[in-house]
Amino acid sequence: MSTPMELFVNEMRELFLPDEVYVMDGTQEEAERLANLAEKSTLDGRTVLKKLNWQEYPNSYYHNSNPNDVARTEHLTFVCTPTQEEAGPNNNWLNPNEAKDKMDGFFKGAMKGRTMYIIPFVMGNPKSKYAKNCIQVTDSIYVALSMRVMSRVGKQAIEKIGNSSDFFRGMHSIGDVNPDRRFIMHFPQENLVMSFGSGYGGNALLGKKCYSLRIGSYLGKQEGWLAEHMIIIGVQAPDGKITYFLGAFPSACGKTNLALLEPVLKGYKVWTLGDDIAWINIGDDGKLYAINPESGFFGVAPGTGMKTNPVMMKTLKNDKFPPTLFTNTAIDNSNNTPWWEGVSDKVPSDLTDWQGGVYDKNLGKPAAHPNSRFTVSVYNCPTLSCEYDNPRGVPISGIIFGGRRKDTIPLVYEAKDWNSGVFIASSIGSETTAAATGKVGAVRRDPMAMLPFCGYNMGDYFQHWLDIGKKVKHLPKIFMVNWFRKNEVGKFMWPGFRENSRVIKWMIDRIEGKVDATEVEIGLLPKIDSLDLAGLDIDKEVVEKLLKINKDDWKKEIEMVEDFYTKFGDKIPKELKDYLLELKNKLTL
Ligand code: GTP
Ligand code: SPV
Ligand code: MN
Repeated sequence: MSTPMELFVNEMRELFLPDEVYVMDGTQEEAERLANLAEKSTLDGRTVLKKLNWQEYPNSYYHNSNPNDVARTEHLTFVCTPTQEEAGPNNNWLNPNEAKDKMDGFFKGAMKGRTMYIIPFVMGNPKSKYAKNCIQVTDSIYVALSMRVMSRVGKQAIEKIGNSSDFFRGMHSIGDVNPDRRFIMHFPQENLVMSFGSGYGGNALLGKKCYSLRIGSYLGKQEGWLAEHMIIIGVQAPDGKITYFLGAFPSACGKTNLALLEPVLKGYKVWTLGDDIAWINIGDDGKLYAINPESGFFGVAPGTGMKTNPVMMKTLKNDKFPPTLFTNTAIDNSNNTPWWEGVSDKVPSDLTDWQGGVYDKNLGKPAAHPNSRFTVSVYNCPTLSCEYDNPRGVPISGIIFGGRRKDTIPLVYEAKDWNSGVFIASSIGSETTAAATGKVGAVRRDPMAMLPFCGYNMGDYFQHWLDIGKKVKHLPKIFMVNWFRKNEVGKFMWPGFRENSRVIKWMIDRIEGKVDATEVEIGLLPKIDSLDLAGLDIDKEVVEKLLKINKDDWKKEIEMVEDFYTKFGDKIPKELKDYLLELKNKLTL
C-alpha cells in the first residue's frame, strides 16, 4: 500500500510528466551539487546561477529573473474557498473546481524535458508542536535551492509525515514565465497551493507567504492561533533583561532592518528570531508565544549597507550555511560582487545592471531592481537569538505595528488596551512599494500588514484577533510607529534605521511602567523628555512635529478607514465599529 505522500508524488509525476524526479535531502553536499548544476543550466533562456566573488561573499550566487517576474503579483493571486464570502473582499476569489481546471490546463506536461524537484520541508523546528510538515514540487533549481535556505528541507520532513495525510501540498512550475499564464491559487480547506508561471519569492517559494501566511492564517483561525506578517526580536537592555517584541510592517517597510537592528543606544542589543513571519500561540502560562516558521531571510537589497544595517552586511558575508543568493541586483564587474543602491556611497564605474546590460548612471535609473533581494540562512546571522530554535517560541511583551506614511501618523504611539490596539492595526494605511507589481506610493489600507496575505475574510480575521485578546491572560502592549514621516521638502524627518532603537527603548520603559505617557484622542504619546535622544542631532521642533496629531489629517484618515470597513459589511466586529465612531466623535469635537 502506498502512503499518501507516495500517492501525491506519483500524481505529480503523472500530471507534470518530468523527464526526471529528484527528492531533496537538504544536505550541504546536495546544495553544492545543485548549485553547480544550476551554473550549467538554463531556464527561461537564462543561466540559472552565476558564481560571485567568494572572498567577498562566501558561497554566493547571482540569479537574474525575467524582467516580467520581479515581484509578487497580487492581482494573479487567488483564495479558492467554496463560497466567495469566506475569502472576503480582501482576496481575489475563484470557485475551487474552476481554479483546478484552469491550473490543470497549465500543469499538464509542463515539466517535459525538465527535472521535478520534490522538496520535503518543515516550517518551524521539527521538534516544536507548532511546526508543520510540507511538500512542494517545482521545476526550478533556483526555487529548490532557495527553499533549502528558507525552510528546513530534508529527510526529517519525510519521517515526520510518515503514513499521515496531514501535510501541506505545494505544486509549482515556472512554466514559460508568461504573465498571461501566471496564477497563484490557494485552497485553504485542502491544505493545497498551485502556482504557475513565476519564479519570484512570494509567488514560488510556497512555504513562505502562500503556506505560512495565507493557509496558515486559515489554520490559525480554525485552531486558535495567529499566523502573522511579523518579525520577532528580543531586545536586551543594559540590565541584561530581554524583552520580546513582534513587529508588523507592510512589505518593504522596514521589518528586516528592525529585525537585525544594531542599536545606537549604549548597552542595548537586539537578538534576531525572525524577519517576516511569526506563528503565535497561547502558552499554558497565559502568555503569547511566537516562533518563526522560516529559517532564512528573503530581504530587500536596496538600502542595505554598513551604515543602515551592518548586521545584515555581516550576515551576507558569513559562510556557515550555504548558499547565499542575490537576485536582480547589479554586478560590480571590477570584483564580481553584487551591487545595489545603498551598499556603497560611490557607484562603481563598471556595473552590469539587473537586466544584464551595461549600466549608465546618467540615465537616472537604479542599477539594481528596487525589489532586488538576497536569500540567506538565519544561521549566518551574528545576532541570531539563542532562543531561535526553542520549540516553545519566546514570550511576547510588545507588538509593534507600522506603516509607510509621509504624514498623519506620529513617530510612535501606544494603544490604550488590546481592543483599541486591534482597531489601530485594522486601520493601518501604508504607501505601496516595489515588493508587489503595480503603482508604488499609493496609500492603501493594509490591516496588520496582512492585506495581501490573509487567507480568509478579513472581517472574521479581526474578530479572531479580538477573541485571542479574550483568551490571553498576560496581554502584550500594542504600539504603532511610522519611521517615514516627511517634511515640507519631502525629506524623512526621522533618521530611522539604527536610531529606531530610541523608540524601542521608550516601549520597554512603558512595558516596565517606568515612564508616563500623554493621553490623546488616538492613544498614548511619549512625553518628549522620556524619549532618549542623547547624541542625536535633531531639533526639538522636529521631534514635536513627528509626534503631532493634526486633526484635519486624522478626520481624513477616519474617512478612509470607514470606506475600508464598509467593504466588509457586517463582518466588521461591533467593537471595532464602535471604537471608530468614538474616535470620530473625539476628533470632531
Ligand atoms: P519585505 O521583505 O518585503 O516584507 O520587507 P521588509 O518589511 O522586511 O522591509 P526592509 O527592512 O527590507 O526595508 C525596505 C526598505 O525600507 C529598504 O529600502 C530600507 O532601506 C527601507 N527602510 C527600512 N527601515 C527604514 C527606516 O527606519 N527609515 C527609512 N527611511 N527607511 C527604512
Ligand atoms: C513581501 O513582499 O512581503 C516579502 C517578499 O517578504 S515575498 O516573499 O515575495 O512575499
Ligand atoms: Mn514580507
